[in-house]
Amino acid sequence: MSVRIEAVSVGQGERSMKRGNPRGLYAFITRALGKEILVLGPSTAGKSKFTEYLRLGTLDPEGQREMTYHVRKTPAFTVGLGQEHGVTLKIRRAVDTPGQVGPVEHAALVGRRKPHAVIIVLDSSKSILMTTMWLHLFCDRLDTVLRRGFAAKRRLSEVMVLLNKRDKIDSTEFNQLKEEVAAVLRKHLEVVFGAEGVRAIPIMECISVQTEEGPVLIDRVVTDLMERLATR
Ligand SMILES: Nc1nc2c(ncn2[C@@H]2O[C@H](COP(=O)(O)OP(=O)(O)OP(=O)(O)O)[C@@H](O)[C@H]2O)c(=O)[nH]1
Ligand SMILES: [Mg+2]
Repeated sequence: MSVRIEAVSVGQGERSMKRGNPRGLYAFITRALGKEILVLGPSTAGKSKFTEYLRLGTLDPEGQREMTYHVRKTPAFTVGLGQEHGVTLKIRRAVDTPGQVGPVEHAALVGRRKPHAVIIVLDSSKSILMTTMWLHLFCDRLDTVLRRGFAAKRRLSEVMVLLNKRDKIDSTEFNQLKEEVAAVLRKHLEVVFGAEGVRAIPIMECISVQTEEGPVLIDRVVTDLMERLATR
């Protein structure tokens, strides 16, 4: 079987990334050994745009919207990291989910799919009350799901929260949202992850559409995620 990788490079220097599209035997190996990343969050938060960027390294302009009706899985892909892209991370699949099914079903998906990483995408442009309500419901059920589901808990090595649409809010609003999100995580997840584990959950700013500043924030998110997964 042939091994062919189509690649695209983004970023510069040490933190640059190179997406690969494995074929043949290498695709089989990537599926077998790679990580599953589950992307969750409320409707229109930017899950599909983030997932697309994760796999392809491309961003659409704001406003191009295609509602997700079903769970959608990407094909296997790889991400090369570091200088000369010396570390290659295998991603079995990234799984994009429809926001309309709600936070309780999203938590249940973690139990069913048993991903290695969960990315919670929140919409910074919505009211803090709406956002934290979604997160309360999600985390409350996730606590139950992980306490009952030993296999899901053991597999899940990374949880990350993205405050997406950062372009829509100022620094004060961002800091307030970040604090409230951290408080919700502490309230519900300290039993399953421990106080230190919850503190270690990154809450990162993100923009998942084209902007004049380029993909600085989303690149930081993807690099961080890949570096964390690479050490697991
Ligand atoms: N300004 C801005 N718009 C964004 C950002 N991310 C996504 N959008 C826009 O938000 C809308 C929804 O994005 P999607 O990625 O489709 O949202 P989703 O979470 O997949 O939504 P569902 O599939 O309905 O659950 C689109 O019009 C995007 O262009 C962002 O960071 N900034
Ligand atoms: Mg979507």
